[in-house]
Amino acid sequence: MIVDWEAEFQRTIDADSRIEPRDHMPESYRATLIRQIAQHAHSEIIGMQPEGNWITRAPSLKRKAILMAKVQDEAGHGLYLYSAAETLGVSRDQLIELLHTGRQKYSSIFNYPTLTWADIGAVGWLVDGAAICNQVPLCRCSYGPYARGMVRICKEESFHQRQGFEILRVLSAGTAAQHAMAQDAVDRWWWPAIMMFGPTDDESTHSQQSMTWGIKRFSNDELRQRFIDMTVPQADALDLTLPDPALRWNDERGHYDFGPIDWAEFWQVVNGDGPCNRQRLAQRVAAHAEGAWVRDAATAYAAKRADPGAGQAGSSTAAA
Ligand code: BYC
Repeated sequence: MIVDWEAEFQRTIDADSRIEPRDHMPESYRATLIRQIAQHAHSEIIGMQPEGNWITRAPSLKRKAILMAKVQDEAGHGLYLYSAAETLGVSRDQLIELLHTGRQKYSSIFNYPTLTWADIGAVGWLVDGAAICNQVPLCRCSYGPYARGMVRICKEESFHQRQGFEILRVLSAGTAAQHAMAQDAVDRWWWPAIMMFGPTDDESTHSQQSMTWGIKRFSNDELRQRFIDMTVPQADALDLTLPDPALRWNDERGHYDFGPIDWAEFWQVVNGDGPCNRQRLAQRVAAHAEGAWVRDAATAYAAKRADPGAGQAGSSTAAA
């Protein structure tokens, strides 16, 4: 029997079921997923840098242990996501190469510096908070391996968000200098966090197609609004001010209104000219080169286990 795989693909999407790696899928669906999942994976591992920067300077042993666990979680998220991308027929090596040569993107947010300990709180509260808003709907993404990976990632992100909130809560209720440090971090991270959701819907190249395929469930603007609505009361609870004088509840819309976003800054950062773009990429490339011996050793060990007899003659000659 000849199966019309295009119709079968569409039936699966329409029934809100999952597409699995061995199912037929349009090439453009595969390419869109590879692009998005790879960008997401790259963001996780580049995202380790601004926080990793503070592991040695965390203010107590407990804070250090928590931050180390969080940064390790991000590495794990990268691993799940590269594995999900591999089910689409690309290798992790290929994707890493695309990142290192600037041909694939990672999230704009990780090109901003973490200047004080309060930034670790602001990153957890705002950046992980934005990540949760964006990623919870991805647990229902039409591509099975991505959706399943996201379930675990979101559980961990939710813990990350709370630890950030808690850091800021302690600082905000501390001395005047600590409160000022928390406020300064929020002032610097608010707008970049809002930009994480991507361009406005009318400027978004991929949203419409990705929503038709059930990859994205909500548009960039819908998720941005959801994040703002969720975060304003949390800022009140923290006794911190969000740096947007236009932020106010709109009864008619049932949402908070907010001020204009600096899209020139967003595109400058996306196109490689943010405060830390060069530093982040250089550090990633250097870390990869420095880790080459680990990959070589793991490859040699795997080859030895696959063929335990190989190399025995050489070693016995050497021993004699
Ligand atoms: N930064 O058509 P659009 C995390 C690009 S990980 C850079 O709306 P799409 C975390 C976009 O790629 C955070 N580039 O795209 C980790 C496209 O360019 P190309 C990452 C951006 O894909 C560690 C162009 O702009 N999260 O949270 O439909 C610690 C037009 O955009 C950005 C994910 O990756 C940006 N912010 O929607 C803590 C989640 N925004 O590719 C936290 C999965 C847009 O045509 N990804 N661009 O050259 C997504 O949900 C979607 O890819 C996006 C963008 C909403 C980000």
